[in-house]
Amino acid sequence: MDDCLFCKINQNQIPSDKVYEDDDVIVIKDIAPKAKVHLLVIPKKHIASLNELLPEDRELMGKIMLLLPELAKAQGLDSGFRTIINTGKGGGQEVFHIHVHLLGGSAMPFA
Ligand code: DGP
Repeated sequence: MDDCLFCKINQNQIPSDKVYEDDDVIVIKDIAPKAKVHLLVIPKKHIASLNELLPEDRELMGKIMLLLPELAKAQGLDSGFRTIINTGKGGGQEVFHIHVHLLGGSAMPFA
């Protein structure tokens, strides 16, 4: 999507601190971290939010779920981590391209 921040980051039109990338997913450091580790796990496919998920996105979202503990381990979050998906304005979503917050390593307020 032309006017989507995370699509622009995915296409390197906007710089980011990328910690992981594969064919389907990018993982970047949040620009305003709410914990010592605060990553955003973002599918490359533009999906606005959980509300717009389709059955065909099942595998992609499953892949992200399996990636989360791997990322946490790579970040040294051995005692645990928090994941958050904000959905819609009422759910605190600011960027309308689905993403999972991965937080850990210090006090973790809601992202
Ligand atoms: P949410 O409220 O769930 O939509 O979270 C959006 C997050 O995106 C928020 O924690 C701040 C982060 N963010 C916003 N703009 C940028 C940016 O330009 N770069 C990076 N790395 N993160 C951003």
